[in-house]
Amino acid sequence: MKLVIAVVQDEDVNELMGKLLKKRYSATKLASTGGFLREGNTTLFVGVEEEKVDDVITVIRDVCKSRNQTLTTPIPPTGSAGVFIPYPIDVTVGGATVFVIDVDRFEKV
Ligand code: 2BA
Repeated sequence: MKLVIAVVQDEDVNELMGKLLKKRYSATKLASTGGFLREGNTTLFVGVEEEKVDDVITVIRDVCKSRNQTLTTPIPPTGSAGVFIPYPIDVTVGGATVFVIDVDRFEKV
């Protein structure tokens, strides 16, 4: 079994959850915050059999869109002292950041 972890933009979550559930994939949704933008995003956990991983990623790819975001306010320092960042800066976020990891054991008790 594999665990697909997908960091997605909040705007895409409802459609994505709907499409995953329609295909009978179980998903868990966690509120998360991006380390760079310090803004809310959503992390989904989807546990699936190995042969279904590509299908799950296809659904994620279909739904999650790239968007441009303009960062106008300097983010709090993160150890980059002395680095000049000219604001505003444009960043392209998403579609989704996906990790696939092995699951050693899966039980519902
Ligand atoms: P954030 O960390 O808030 O990053 C939002 C977007 O800012 C990123 O989009 C990227 O385009 C840009 N960005 C991130 N770090 C940067 C940096 N040091 N310099 C310049 N631009 C930077 P995505 O790459 O699509 O990432 C979207 C969200 O996915 C991230 O939000 C973070 O929550 C998650 N993520 C991305 N890569 C990750 C990783 N390697 N591990 C864990 N989470 C990750």
